[in-house]
Amino acid sequence: MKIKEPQKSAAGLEAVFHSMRMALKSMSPVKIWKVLAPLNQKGGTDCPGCAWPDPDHRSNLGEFCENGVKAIAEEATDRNLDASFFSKHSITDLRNQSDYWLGQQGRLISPMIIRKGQKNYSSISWDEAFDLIASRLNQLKIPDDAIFYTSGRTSNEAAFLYQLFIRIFGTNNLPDCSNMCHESSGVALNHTLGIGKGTVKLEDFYHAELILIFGQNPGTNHPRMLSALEKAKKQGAKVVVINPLKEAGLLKFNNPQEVYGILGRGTDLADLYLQVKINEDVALLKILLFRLLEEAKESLEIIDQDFITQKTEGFDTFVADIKTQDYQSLVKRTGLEVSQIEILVDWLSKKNKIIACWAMGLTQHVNAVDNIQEIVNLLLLKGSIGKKGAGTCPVRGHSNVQGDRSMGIWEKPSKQFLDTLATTFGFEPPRKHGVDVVQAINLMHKEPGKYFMSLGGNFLSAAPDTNYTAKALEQTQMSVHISTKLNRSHLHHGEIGLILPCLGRTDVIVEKSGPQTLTVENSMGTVHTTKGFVKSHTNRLLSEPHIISQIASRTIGDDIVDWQSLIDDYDRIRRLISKAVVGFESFNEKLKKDGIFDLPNGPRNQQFTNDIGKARFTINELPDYQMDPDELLMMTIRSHDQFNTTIYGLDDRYRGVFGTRKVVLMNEADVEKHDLDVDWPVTLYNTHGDKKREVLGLKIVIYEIPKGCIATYFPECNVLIPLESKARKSNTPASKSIKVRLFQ
Ligand SMILES: Nc1nc2c(c(=O)[nH]1)N[C@H]1C(S)=C(S)[C@@H](COP(=O)(O)OP(=O)(O)OC[C@H]3O[C@@H](n4cnc5c(=O)[nH]c(N)nc54)[C@H](O)[C@@H]3O)O[C@H]1N2
Ligand SMILES: Nc1nc2c(c(=O)[nH]1)N[C@H]1C(S)=C(S)[C@@H](COP(=O)(O)OP(=O)(O)OC[C@H]3O[C@@H](n4cnc5c(=O)[nH]c(N)nc54)[C@H](O)[C@@H]3O)O[C@H]1N2
Ligand SMILES: [Mo]
Repeated sequence: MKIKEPQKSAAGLEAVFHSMRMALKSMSPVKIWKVLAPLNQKGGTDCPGCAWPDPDHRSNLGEFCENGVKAIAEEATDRNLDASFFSKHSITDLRNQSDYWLGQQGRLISPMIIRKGQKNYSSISWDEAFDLIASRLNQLKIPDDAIFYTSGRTSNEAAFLYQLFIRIFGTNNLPDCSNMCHESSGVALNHTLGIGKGTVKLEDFYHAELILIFGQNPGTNHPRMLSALEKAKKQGAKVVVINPLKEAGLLKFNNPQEVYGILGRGTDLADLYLQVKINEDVALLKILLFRLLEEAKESLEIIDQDFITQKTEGFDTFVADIKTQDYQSLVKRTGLEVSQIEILVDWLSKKNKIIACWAMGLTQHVNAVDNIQEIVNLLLLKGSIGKKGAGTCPVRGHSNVQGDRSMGIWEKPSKQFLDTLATTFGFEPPRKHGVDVVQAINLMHKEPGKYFMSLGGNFLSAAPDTNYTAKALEQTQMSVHISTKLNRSHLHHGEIGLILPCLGRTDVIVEKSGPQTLTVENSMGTVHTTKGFVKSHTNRLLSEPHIISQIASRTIGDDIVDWQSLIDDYDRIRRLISKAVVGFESFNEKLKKDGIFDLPNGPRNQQFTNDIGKARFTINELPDYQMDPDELLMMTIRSHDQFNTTIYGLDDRYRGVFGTRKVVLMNEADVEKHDLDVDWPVTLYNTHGDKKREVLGLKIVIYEIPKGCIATYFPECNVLIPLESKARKSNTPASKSIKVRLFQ
């Protein structure tokens, strides 16, 4: 374990070195070339890392980042987990291993089963596994006794078939990783603008005058965004970061594809860095709105009067609310200096092409929906929506999480979506809303005997309240995971536990009609193809669409959908999607032309598609905490060496943390206030309801973070997140603002 000074720049040659070192640990140089050459190229493999869009012109030097290489190395590893691994390691044995160790063991290559009372998983044939699933599903009292989770790596084709099967089976119980991620963005944007997605395209970054980045760490989580920011800056844009932590990737970017970048003479990114206190973004935004309205009294052109009159609703009540705000107490809440805030007020007054980007720093709080609605208020005031160089940019996480929603992976499908399924396929879909992630955990906990299935992901480690969630999963009658890698969710199984290993993004898929292509949708609503180039070590692995079709065929039969024919040729799946999903008409034809197309997006053209047909100003609440003097507000964040619950390594290079993940980043003043010794481990705990939750043995790292705030890593500290701590309106776990206490 080593703690060093945090870095002040990101990427560069060091990133190239680290990525190659990681790749070489997993595979041969020839294979590395084979998987990396087509990565993010036209007609190639979509990186399973994040959902950041590809530029029109792709670099010949490689269109990927350090963390993309890590994601690829993790999936395309030469190591395999066969049945002998599971006979050697019992469940108890495996539970004692770290997430890092579990991931390092290799790819799952054989369907596995375990029954309550047994100590080890053992292999099972695909046929037996499919029949067992079908018979259990058909024995359920009601279809709502089954819960079907989805993670955002799943292709459009797999997602569409999955939800179609589940709805014909009879339930909308389709929780997904979005529920823990950008759900708050979806709720806020649907309500205010009429589409749960962002409005900007990559090109807009190059026309923007001001780019605001709230609660996001792109240097680690969306590294290719740094190239876009660099280009935007060269075109004259100013970048403002609003984040409690000074993230290296937002300070300076050493572009590894440019000589000056390699030499470390990179581009400074943030022109202004506002280290706001955790969850005080609404306070900051209210100050900005208050000040802009004040300034507009003197010079009317500061706000976009025409846009406000023609395109929006609720302006007068919004203004009345902002006028009642107390400037001084808002400033105090943010922990920022007036002089810093006024710089931003000045830039906002003078500029009209504004892009607001955000990620988990805004969406995972009790008032997360308010955070995003307040950003929309700011953009509406400036008329900064639906024009070149301006708009909303919720930066998505998983590479196809946005596509999964377009395909109908949602527990609250719209009436229009269900009506179209009904007419296209001739069945009556269930109309009652299903359960989201938090509701699913409660349901499995309170009513033992449910069926739980997950298409990708690691439900247990991703969800809050780890111990409570583990018990919920253990009480199911059957837990089924379609996965590429072993993870903690597999180790807390139901009465029967099944692991179904599948082909991943980098793998070649061959069916009767030949090699198959899949599709995904990026963070900016562009759909494109993806295909793998590595031949799997074993012919036992099946693709996700194949597995789903087999389960569907055996559970509900082939009367409504001819599942076998879909397996044979994935163009047929896309033909069904064309008929059932708006924007995907002539899907195959569009792909044949360019392999890429944009989905319709009303607000991008100032066509607001919500219930009132106008953009909506909203009134939002300030978070209302009652913090005791000995309490701290904790955010759980990602290190540089992880992809969600997949741990690539134990370093967080940019933050100067090496060889451990059990750390708590703290302000020096808090260390003194709580009389802590940095050489001793600390325990974090909280009591919510009648339950005490704790994490032991954390190393204190003195860090530049606002007083009263601390940061720990996800998923290790998910134990501390009470299931009840969730966002109003979106039900997203509040994993970025959890009250904790500590002792030594
Ligand atoms: N390499 C890699 N790439 C990834 C992922 C990964 O784990 N690894 N995960 C993918 C997924 S699914 C997602 S959703 C995204 C996540 O991408 P991010 O949202 O960038 O991920 P987090 O680490 O959760 O970072 C949250 C950021 O918000 C800041 N923050 C926390 N609380 C607040 C607050 O109250 N206000 C403000 N203004 N800021 C705050 C934190 O300091 C941190 O910089 O990345 C995707 N890409
Ligand atoms: N405390 C805290 N909790 C959080 C967050 C946080 O910031 N803080 N972030 C939340 C967010 S933003 C998200 S998106 C969720 C993530 O939640 P999930 O999406 O459920 O979790 P992942 O870690 O991405 O899933 C990893 C697993 O997916 C499987 N997998 C990988 N590739 C494939 C594939 O191609 N096909 C299939 N079938 N399986 C595959 C592997 O078995 C791997 O173990 O976690 C959430 N939880
Ligand atoms: Mo996410």
